[in-house]
Amino acid sequence: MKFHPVDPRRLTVLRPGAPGNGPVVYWMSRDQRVSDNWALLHAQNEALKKGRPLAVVFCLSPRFGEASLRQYDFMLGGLRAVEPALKRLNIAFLLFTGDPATTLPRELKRLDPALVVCDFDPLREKVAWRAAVVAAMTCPVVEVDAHNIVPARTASPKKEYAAATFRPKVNRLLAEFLVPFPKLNKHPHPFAAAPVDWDDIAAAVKAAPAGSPLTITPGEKAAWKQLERFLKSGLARYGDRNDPTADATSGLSPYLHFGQISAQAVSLAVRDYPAPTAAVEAFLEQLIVRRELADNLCLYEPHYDSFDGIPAWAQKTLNDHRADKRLYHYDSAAWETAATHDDLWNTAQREILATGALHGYLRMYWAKKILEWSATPEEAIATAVRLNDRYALDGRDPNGYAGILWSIGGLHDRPWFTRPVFGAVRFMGGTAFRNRPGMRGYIKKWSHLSLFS
Ligand code: FO1
Repeated sequence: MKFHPVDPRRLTVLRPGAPGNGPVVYWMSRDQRVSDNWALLHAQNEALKKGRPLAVVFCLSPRFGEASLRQYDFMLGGLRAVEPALKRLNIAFLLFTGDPATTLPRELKRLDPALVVCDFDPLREKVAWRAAVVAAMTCPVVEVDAHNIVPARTASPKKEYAAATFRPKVNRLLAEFLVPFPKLNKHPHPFAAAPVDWDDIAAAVKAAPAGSPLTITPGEKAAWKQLERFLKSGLARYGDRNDPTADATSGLSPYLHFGQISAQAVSLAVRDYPAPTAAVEAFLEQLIVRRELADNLCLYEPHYDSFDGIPAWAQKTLNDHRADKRLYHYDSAAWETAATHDDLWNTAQREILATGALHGYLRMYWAKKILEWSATPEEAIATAVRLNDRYALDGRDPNGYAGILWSIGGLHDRPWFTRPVFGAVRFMGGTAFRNRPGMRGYIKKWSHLSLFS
């Protein structure tokens, strides 16, 4: 039996308390994986010290923002693999359905836990769920940052304004935190739990808005296969500056969003892979600095998905240009059905509708055109958030909100040359993309899809 203590800087005691007589419980939410999961490792460590069984619980909320059936299919696909993986380690898996703010307190109290461990997630829905659990329990509740390599609260105690000021704070600590994960033990204390009735679970989310079927396989195994593919064929060309289409996405974003693979494990694999240093550094910049900067935004900025969350200089410049003439103005139906005058924008929207994914450069273009052709910046941010949360597989994520505020509101960016509507917010015309040889093919590929039949 090997203990694997977790760095205390990952832990935040949400409530001290008196241990119950039951198991240690890990309430899994953001980090939906068995391996490389600091919250699960901490829960097992405490269970071993207390000589208690270990149970993992997940609460399925039938409505999570605008999430559509495709996101739930992806998430449930991953959770179906979590159950047997835990069973092999003699760790119970319980899945409850209902509003977590009421279902979890009721179900957790029944387990009379010695300790409840939850994973870190700065989104306001999760803050509310955790508050409800903390208010209802009498046992200790501890939050573990299992999503970030450098724990968000350690990386910075305040809202950061640019990658330039944040990067050194993260890089200084990487040596201590970018380490291999210990392995979970086979748990010595069993806990009887009925197997999950997955048909019931699928029925619970039937009411979610329909969407196109999944085009990628969910789960921890599929995530590692995608990482292998990316290492072999995409990493070398990553971040190729003069070719925005070559920004070969890793394809890992949905797996990272649902926590089916950890950014730390991906970083270790990429850092040690024989590829051009510039490509490795460009990828680690996105995976570590940009992602942790997004969690920093959502942790310290309550308006992380609206106009009030963008920097003062950007609010001022967008206000100065609020009355500028909009050459086009689209309502939400036109945006949603890719019915603008711009074939590149329509193609990007059709790709998101069809696959739930869109690669980096086009994502920025997609959001910036929503600013250019909406009546106000507030309406533009609301449209981009709604569409991204509804259709992107990796929507409803700090990374998405930071990306939208970067594109439309200059967040973590600086002032550029002034233009109508944008003011000093960085403009993107799409010419770099349009001049690429692959451009016509890209538009043709998505133009035939009958998405609205
Ligand atoms: N987390 C949960 O704990 N329970 C859910 O039912 C749930 C549904 C869900 C649906 C779509 C989606 O994109 C995320 C969802 N999440 C759910 C949250 C997810 O685990 C992530 O923690 C956050 O979205 C990212 O911070």
